[in-house]
Amino acid sequence: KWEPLRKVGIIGVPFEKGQKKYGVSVAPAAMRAARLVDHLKEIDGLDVKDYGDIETVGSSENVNVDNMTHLSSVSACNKKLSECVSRVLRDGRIALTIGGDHSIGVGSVDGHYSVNEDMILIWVDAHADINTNKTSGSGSVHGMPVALLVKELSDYWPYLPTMDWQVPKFSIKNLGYLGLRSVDHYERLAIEKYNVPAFAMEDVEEHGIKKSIKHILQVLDPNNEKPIHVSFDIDSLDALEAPSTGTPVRGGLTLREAISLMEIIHATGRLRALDLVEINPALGNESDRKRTIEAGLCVLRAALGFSRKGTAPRGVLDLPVQ
Ligand code: B3U
Ligand code: MN
Ligand code: MN
Repeated sequence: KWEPLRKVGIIGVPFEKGQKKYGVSVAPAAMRAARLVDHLKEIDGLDVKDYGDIETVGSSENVNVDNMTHLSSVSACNKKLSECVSRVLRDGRIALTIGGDHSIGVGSVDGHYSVNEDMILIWVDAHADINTNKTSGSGSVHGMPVALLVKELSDYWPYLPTMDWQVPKFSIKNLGYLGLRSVDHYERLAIEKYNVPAFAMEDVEEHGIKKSIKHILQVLDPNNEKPIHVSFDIDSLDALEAPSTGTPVRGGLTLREAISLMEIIHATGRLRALDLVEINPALGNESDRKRTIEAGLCVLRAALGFSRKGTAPRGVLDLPVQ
């Protein structure tokens, strides 16, 4: 019943105030310079539209919430992103959001939820990003987007000035994790309290990547009928595969595992939104930067239908004669 959507809309989000290092905001420009649009257009039958970058002009930063850095900038950027993701989806396209740090998951998921209330969310990450400002050790919002999004945790937050536009309605029952290997104590407590299907690296080792993602999909959507949002943090990949990222963690997914994961997501025909975040072209040397960006491109291409075994030309039955 579900056929992959052959149309995609690209949104760049040059935003980095959800964490402390300079450089993640350059990723959309670096991905475009690496011919992102051309690479996607090469995928058989894919219609690609670039919606450009979200404007991320600095806000006045006059709100002060304990242990939550740059909240008003994070909020302003995410409000715009949410509207843009909704627009791309209403245009009948898969919303492809290129971050930026992972705090932009708030706007991306919010915008998707406004259009598809039955969406499920697969968070592919070394980290769980489910801290509140009370449990976070860093005060960086890129470690908090999941906790901001899910309605079950809304009572664990104080009133957040500037965030009135975002009412958490998404249920934690529709969330799954893959690739975890750096989870804080209270994050683990939240995962266990709400029984979130969470495949950490040891689970990927035990079951393999295909069974891991299939299990998550089976738990979240047993009837294969829900739109899928994948929020892909490049640090889910092993630090050798994607070194140019703010908080690399060794012992992660291989690129092959990530490609395999995305091929399975693509094959469902239900991918509707995809975020690629935390690529930081300012970290590492030229070879690190190139490897990380190429890894990101491979992941996106797999998610959008590129086939490693190749595709014969459409509607052509024989080789050309001399
Ligand atoms: N859990 C830690 C570290 C972290 C989260 N996301 C990233 N790092 N990239 C925190 O800051 O909440
Ligand atoms: Mn993340
Ligand atoms: Mn991460």
